[in-house]
Amino acid sequence: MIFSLIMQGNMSRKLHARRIEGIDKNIWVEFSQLAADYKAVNLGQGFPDFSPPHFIQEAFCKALNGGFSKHQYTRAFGHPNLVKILAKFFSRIVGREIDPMEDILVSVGAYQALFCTFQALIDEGDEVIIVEPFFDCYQPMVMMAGGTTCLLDLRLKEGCGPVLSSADWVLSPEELASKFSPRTKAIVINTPNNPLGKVYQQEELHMIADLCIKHDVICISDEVYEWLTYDGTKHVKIASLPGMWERTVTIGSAGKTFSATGWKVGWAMGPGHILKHLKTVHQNSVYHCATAAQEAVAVGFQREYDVFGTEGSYFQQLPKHLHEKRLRLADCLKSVGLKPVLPQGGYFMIADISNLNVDLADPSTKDEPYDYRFVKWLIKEKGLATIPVSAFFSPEHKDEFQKYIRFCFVKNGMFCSYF
Ligand code: IK2
Repeated sequence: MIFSLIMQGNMSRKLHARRIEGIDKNIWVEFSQLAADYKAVNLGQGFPDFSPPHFIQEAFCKALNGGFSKHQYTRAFGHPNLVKILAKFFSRIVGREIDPMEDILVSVGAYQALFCTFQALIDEGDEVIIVEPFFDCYQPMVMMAGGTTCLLDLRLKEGCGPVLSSADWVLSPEELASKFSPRTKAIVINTPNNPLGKVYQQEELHMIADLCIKHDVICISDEVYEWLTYDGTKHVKIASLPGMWERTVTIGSAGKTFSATGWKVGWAMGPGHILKHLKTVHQNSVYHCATAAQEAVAVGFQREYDVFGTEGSYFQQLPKHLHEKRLRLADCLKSVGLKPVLPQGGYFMIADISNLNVDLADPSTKDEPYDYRFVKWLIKEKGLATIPVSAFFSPEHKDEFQKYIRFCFVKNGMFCSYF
């Protein structure tokens, strides 16, 4: 009797911490499961349906067969071979000497690099500016760190033609400036952007950089799709602009870089005086990530360093390959009455579904945004999985963006077989 009362007492106690309240739903968990349950063709989640290049697969096998050390712990903040080549590679891109031991933290995918960044830099009462639409984890991560978010919209330019491009979505300089206040600790940008495919142009980056410098704000720049730009669009690292290296944390992903999303190797890169705080979070949470995968990524980057700028480079081959798929997907979508927005970069294409006027009768979804209901209908009735675009907006703005769904075009077989 006493035992059962104690048990009841324990069970009625509030178990969860306040910091996770309201963030229990996750778009990837929900829609990946639904796609699997209905055996749908999955154009939803951003992963390739093809293998990574041979050179990196071979490097992984070699690491696995290379003796005990590749199976054991390595340096906490990044396997030495990997941080050395990342530093060498990106020094050339950023135009400054990057210190492999001070300026880089290797993480469990870009996700964990983002998590370490917010945990390490954001405090109770700090405000973080996030540009909408945004990769969905930014807002919960800021909240979990105790901060608040201040949202800034990318807006559709006036006078756009009938065929939209992600370049038609722009920041208003006045609105951007108005978001900076004494409480602002950081701004998060994502270029090329997920889900829109927008690639920030030099002038836009300068505008953001000037405000960061003026207000002494950190820039968190998520560049996981940095090699994937199309039609001659150039990706520029904001950390390479004058005065920005000192205040920028750049996030990268080997998963996206080498089409190996399941390896979960990512990194944060920036000045040692900021990175040391991310390392504190990392050493007290994850400690380090898989040694063999890091070794393979190191070999991949060394190879890319050697062939950089040539046709043999995977960083040139992959966007070329995806460019064709992007055009093919746009044609497929137009052929069924959707209005695609041509992305300048990244893995994804969003499309306007309002032309279709589908009658969504399923009562179980009636309280959800239209795009969520539409995607559920598409999965269940048509066997095609995509992602509702309002998932990339804050709860405050979700309702305004219910007419788009997102397709991933990094697929060899999948969409060709569907459309
Ligand atoms: N940052 C951005 C902008 C991402 O898109 C991702 C991965 N997204 O993939 C899910 C999807 O949108 O379908 C990440 C960070 C995380 O990258 P990683 O896989 O390296 O942790």
